[in-house]
Amino acid sequence: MSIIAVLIEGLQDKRGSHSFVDILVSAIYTNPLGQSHRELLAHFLLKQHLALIGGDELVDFAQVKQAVIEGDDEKTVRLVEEALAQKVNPADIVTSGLQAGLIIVGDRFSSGEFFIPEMLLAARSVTRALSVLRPLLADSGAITIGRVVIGTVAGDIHDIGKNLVGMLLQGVGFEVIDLGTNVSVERFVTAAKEHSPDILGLSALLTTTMPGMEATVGALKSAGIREGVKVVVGGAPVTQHFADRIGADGYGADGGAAIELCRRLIGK
Ligand code: B12
Repeated sequence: MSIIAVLIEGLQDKRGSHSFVDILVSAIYTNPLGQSHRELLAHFLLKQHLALIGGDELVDFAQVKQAVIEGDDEKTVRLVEEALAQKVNPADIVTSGLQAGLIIVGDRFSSGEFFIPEMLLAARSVTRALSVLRPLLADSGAITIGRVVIGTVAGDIHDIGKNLVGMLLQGVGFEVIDLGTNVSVERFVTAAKEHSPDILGLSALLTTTMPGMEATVGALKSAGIREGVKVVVGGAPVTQHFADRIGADGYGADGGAAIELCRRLIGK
């Protein structure tokens, strides 16, 4: 059976739960179809899914995604606000709308269809939308369960993922000290001494900046403070294998995994 037939059959099945459709969508993304086919299919699936779970007040995540791809910040913010007004889960808006849009933008950049200005506009749209979502993602109202110092490593200015992880950690009760982007090894070490965090979070989006993570782990050892802090790493090119190789305490593939990891590391 072709992948399309499997997907359509799955969608006609009235079980149509979010996670079920998510699995189907990710099956498309890992299928070696052409990019335009993948986009069309993903769009079609989301529409079908929205129709299946029914109701007038449903938000079409594909529109949010499209607004990000177009780099239309006004429209992205408006759609996010509309989604919130309809009580859509903020985390779903992030993953199915904002993040999904950035993945397509990255693909188009790789294929030479998009250039830096398009990536910048998309990033601006997501950053603006995240500032609308921040109060909902970051407000735990709970007692502080631990302290995290987080930053993007030297030479790297990507901060959307790091910011998102920071907001989500705050949302589950961590105090988060954000060092920003392009953070040198020395600054990470100084901040670890100054703030005595339970966890040091390092983000890298470029293969060329990942060595900064290993250097930071090494510098913490040289400073004699490695034992007192758990080091967690993440970012699109980072893997569990890489984390193990550099002697980090953990790797988080996404915001949800980052929360789970940090809670586990501090035993909460
Ligand atoms: C937006 C973007 C930009 C924006 C960044 C704006 C900003 N404020 O961040 C701008 C335009 C500035 C930019 C610039 C560049 N970019 Co860029 N960019 C992207 C893009 C499209 C999206 C990144 C993003 O925000 N994703 C969404 C977030 C939510 O996902 P995320 O960052 O992966 O974070 C999640 C997880 O990884 C994890 N996570 C992240 N950090 C951490 C930390 C911890 C501790 C944990 C546990 C988890 C965790 O949780 C997050 C939430 O789920 C990606 C494409 C892609 N698919 O990644 C390219 C991409 C990363 N960029 C790329 C490149 C090449 C560049 C440039 C070198 C281009 C150039 N020639 O100048 C420059 C580099 C500038 C620099 N020195 O840093 C390449 C990197 C290739 C590589 N493997 O090295 C990519 C992959 C595009 C591509 N397909 O080629 N970019």
